[in-house]
Amino acid sequence: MRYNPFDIEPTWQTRWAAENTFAVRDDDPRPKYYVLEMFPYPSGKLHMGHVRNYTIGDVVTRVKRAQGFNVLHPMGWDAFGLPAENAAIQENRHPKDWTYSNIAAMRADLKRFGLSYDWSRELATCDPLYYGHQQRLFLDMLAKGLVYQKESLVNWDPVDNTVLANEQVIDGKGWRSGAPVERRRLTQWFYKITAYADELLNDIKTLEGWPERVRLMQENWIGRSEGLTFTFEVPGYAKGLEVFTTRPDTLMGVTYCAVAPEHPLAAHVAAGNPKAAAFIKECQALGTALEDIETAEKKGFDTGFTAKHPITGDLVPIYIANFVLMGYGTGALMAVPAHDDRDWDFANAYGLPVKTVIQAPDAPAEGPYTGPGTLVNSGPFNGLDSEAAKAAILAHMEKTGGRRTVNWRLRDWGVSRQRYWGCPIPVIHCPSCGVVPVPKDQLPVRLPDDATFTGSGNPLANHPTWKHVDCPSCGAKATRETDTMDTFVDSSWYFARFTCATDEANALPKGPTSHWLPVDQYIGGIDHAILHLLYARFFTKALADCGHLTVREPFKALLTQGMVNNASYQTAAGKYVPPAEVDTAADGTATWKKTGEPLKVNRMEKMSKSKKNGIEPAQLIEKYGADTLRVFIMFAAPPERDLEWSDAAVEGAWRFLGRLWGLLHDAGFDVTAQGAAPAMAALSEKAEKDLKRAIHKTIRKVGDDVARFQFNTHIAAIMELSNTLTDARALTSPAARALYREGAEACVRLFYPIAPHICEDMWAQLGHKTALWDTPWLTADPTAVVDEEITLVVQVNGKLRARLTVEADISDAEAERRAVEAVKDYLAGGVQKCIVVPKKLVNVVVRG
Ligand code: ANZ
Ligand code: ZN
Repeated sequence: MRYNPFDIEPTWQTRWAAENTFAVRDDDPRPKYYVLEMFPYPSGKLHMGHVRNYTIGDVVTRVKRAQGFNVLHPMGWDAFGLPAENAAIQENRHPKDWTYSNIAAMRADLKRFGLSYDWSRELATCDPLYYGHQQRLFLDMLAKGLVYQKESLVNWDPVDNTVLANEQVIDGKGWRSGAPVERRRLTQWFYKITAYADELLNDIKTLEGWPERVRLMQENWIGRSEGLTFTFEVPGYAKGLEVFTTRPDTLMGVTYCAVAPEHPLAAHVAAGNPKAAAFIKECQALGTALEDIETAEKKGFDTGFTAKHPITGDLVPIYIANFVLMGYGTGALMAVPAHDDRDWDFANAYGLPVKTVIQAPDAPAEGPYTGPGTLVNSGPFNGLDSEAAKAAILAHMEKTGGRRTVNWRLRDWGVSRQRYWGCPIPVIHCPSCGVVPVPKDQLPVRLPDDATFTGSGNPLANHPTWKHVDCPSCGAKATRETDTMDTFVDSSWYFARFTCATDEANALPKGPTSHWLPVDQYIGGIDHAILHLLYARFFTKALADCGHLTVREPFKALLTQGMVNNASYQTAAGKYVPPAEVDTAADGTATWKKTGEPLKVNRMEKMSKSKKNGIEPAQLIEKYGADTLRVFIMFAAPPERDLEWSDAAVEGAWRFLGRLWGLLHDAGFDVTAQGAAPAMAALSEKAEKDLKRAIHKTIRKVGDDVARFQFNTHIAAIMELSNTLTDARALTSPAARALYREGAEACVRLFYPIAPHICEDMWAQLGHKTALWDTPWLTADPTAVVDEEITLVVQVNGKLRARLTVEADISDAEAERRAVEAVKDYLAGGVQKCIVVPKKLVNVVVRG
């Protein structure tokens, strides 16, 4: 009987589906454990990144389940978003059809991996049941003042006709259309995430199960800064110029001031100066993305106004500058080119003076020094260190109207999107009542099925009838809000919805389902380390304050899995060639199968469409089955590291599964007919004891490895045990044969989370009636892992002279006797005494 995954895998998958094996009960008495992988966008195809993500989650699920937990492991679809709408425009398909047919395809793909999802909890965010609840939550948050409308500057994509989030602006262009982005003012809906800035920052400390890197990214994104806000007098401009600085210690080094292009002073100047107006317009072409603003060439415009230094009384010029943000601090800054990189670049470009006021031994001879130091050229503050100077200057400035202030980088979250395929914002605009929430009994506000998709404007706004309604409050003719929500809203609470996915009455868990949160182990890509996680944390806190949740953090532990990388191949002309069309020689050189031309082999990088270096999961399943792919993925690297694709290693995984199968079928005797293995104490032969010990040491090691999610060494340990067992076929005693069976069973049980189909099958072949899914985790017999022999270090006057292999239960007196014997050549001076560290070391002290 040969290993045949094409027979085994569908058999088990059919059985799991028929028996509803992975359904989880809310009232199961075992302790709960909630494993969640970031749910996919239904693009239509699974990629290797998905496979890695979900395999890790599945292995964790199976291990935790075996270890006695009631494990919730759900799956769903992050189903709203632009690609569906673009498909509607380009392929004339309804976004709903496109999305649901992609979901069907991907669900079928997922099922071929044998993933242990409770499919009864499957959800799609585009389902009216889901987004209707989301609308309820929106209204609850609106009532609490956590949602509001304001006019704001947005990135406008003139081709896609939509507002873009900052992350959708790449190099000043729309991420999809590639069109240069414009800034526009629009009334938009916002979630008041800044109301939680403090808590979001402080609670990072409690997230001990999160990678340090992600915690730091969250912290930087929230960006709390303490500093001084004060006003410069500006001759001829009565309001003066208010600035915010985090470095009051550098006050004496100010040589100019700068304001944002949208600052009132800039507008004041532009009103009488067309050149200034043109400059401001030019700045606005840059979009609102932070990265772009920070990396753009520094540009400015001299306003002609000056600011009066609050201590020296010197007048310094005021510029309009493209690197100053209107939305941060006061939209204006005091510039200290000697101690700030941007101020330095700008001063260089415009020939402005530089005044050093901080001295430090490690300050560079050339260029700005941004660290702390001792004050110089600072009049009364000379000689103070930066910390003391900050306090002294703050105190001084407070006397003349300055204030200590805290600023946050975090902005409120603009969620309005002028798109069809999203969750409609459930409000009505009435000419006399203003904004009126849609009454809850009229939810969900459903998307109209008969919208038209032309590519221009918002299909909801263009729809002839959908938006026209009577005001729920006064009955007058009114219009619906036609904006839909940012899809990040959909993914900000789905983890909570899984706990009560079919509840029609409640959005969030009530009563028997409320014990599932928080998610115990969340698994996903580092690309979501900032926004998604921050929004989900905010939602959890806000929904707790609305009385919907009892936890304030959604994810107890987070694992960010590494990338799946592959080499890419290019022709001399630069065209990428997929790996399947490449012949690789033993020396690593590559040629294109089609033409025979030599190809450039690029280093390992993330699998992507543009590099054509992706590998199709479906093709591998067809060739090897799912278990092989699972083994390869889990063996190639620890979960958090990048993984390098290797066809040879996939073959290796395949061959190993053949050997694992062979443990039952190539043993040369009937393994399944063997009885229970004897305990360690009942064994007398050394080879048998060694075998027993090898089995139980492997069990112990795998237990340690899974606790640390070190699945690659977990697999390696089982491979090693399987080799040991192959060698042990030479032992023919009944005890050895029973031990062989014990070892083979251990391999099957321990390997099962990684390769569930083959292992369930072998387990059944071994005569077990209870599936491994319901079988407890295997733990080592403590009496079987004790070493028979240990290494004893022998020293003479503290110097290493010998190592002895001795019985593990050796007495101190015997250890001393054998140690002295072993080093007798060094004992000329005569033994004074022996110091014995039991079972470890003997130090023989000699005279002289
Ligand atoms: C003088 C100074 C001297 C500054 C120095 C820094 C270093 P963080 O730390 O991110 O809060 N700043 C203030 N408002 C700004 C705005 N609207 N747009 C761009 N930059 C602005 O940044 C605070 C610092 O960024 C402030 O401290 C200010 O420059 C600048 F050696 O003031 B500093
Ligand atoms: Zn009204």
